[in-house]
Amino acid sequence: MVTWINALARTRNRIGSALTAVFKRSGAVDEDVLEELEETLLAADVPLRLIMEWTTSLREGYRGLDVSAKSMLRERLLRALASCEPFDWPPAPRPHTTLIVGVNGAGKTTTTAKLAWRAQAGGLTPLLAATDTFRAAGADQLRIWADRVGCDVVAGQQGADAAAVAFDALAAAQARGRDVVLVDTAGRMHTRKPLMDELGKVRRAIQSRIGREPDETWIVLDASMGQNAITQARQFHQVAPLTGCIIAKLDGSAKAGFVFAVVHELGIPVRFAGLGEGMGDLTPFDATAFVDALLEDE
Ligand SMILES: Nc1nc2c(ncn2[C@@H]2O[C@H](COP(=O)(O)OP(=O)(O)OP(=O)(O)O)[C@@H](O)[C@H]2O)c(=O)[nH]1
Ligand SMILES: [Mg+2]
Repeated sequence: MVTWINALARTRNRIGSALTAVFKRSGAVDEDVLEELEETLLAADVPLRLIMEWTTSLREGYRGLDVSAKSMLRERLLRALASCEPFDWPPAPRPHTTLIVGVNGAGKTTTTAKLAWRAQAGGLTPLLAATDTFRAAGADQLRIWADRVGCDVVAGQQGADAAAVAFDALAAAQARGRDVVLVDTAGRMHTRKPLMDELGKVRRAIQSRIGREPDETWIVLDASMGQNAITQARQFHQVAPLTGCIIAKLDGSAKAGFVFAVVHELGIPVRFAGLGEGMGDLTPFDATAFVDALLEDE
């Protein structure tokens, strides 16, 4: 199992020296060091507005107070992520239904499977819906994962109507009394209107079967995509209102500050983070563990 500390190694390499320079210094936090801190946080994809807020309050608040600059920054970082309560499936409604969306290659299919594994490990019965009918490989990939997890999968033929597959999957889950349905969707560019319209259709098909909106709609974002991912997510939000986000490939990124950008600029919580390729490497997003790993001394 990957730990937060290991998964954030690349980001820590990048911002570690600047943070250490600030925090090892006794006495006042000086201007040069704060500037360096601003630059390094920016390089880690933390939004500029947040950085300015933090360094301003460090500059002012540190004076004459008997608290360390590190604990002050820690508290600011945690506050910025306050909306990120770790997710667990609630006892009702059933089947609890989550729509997984995102651009091509973000990590949707593997993340969907890892979620099923988590649900199963928590004593729930998941069912996977493979609505990526663009490529035959789309459904096959999810079938292979479903075999590994040991759960049901409902898939359509290549070229089938994605919304119809979603509808059938929900019908099967209801008939079989499954607890959790995870709907994987095809990757789509946020700029391609017909594909975005299809997503709207999938959403409406779910709604017509279960009589309510999907319980969650999560966008999977690749941690290394930076500001671009924020723009993409806004477009998805128009078609399928997002209730949260999953940050995949955080282990491969040197820019974990992206997490702050997502929460701050999209206003949605981060629910899970992908810290590796293994089945168990999708972890409920734990803001405290994340911040402490960022600020850990080498
Ligand atoms: N290191 C690492 N790799 C990941 C993580 N999540 C996904 N990947 C890898 O990213 C690649 C793409 O993952 P998929 O799940 O196929 O992505 P997708 O969004 O379903 O792709 P499309 O369906 O083609 O749009 C795979 O090689 C995954 O193993 C993660 O958290 N960490
Ligand atoms: Mg996929």
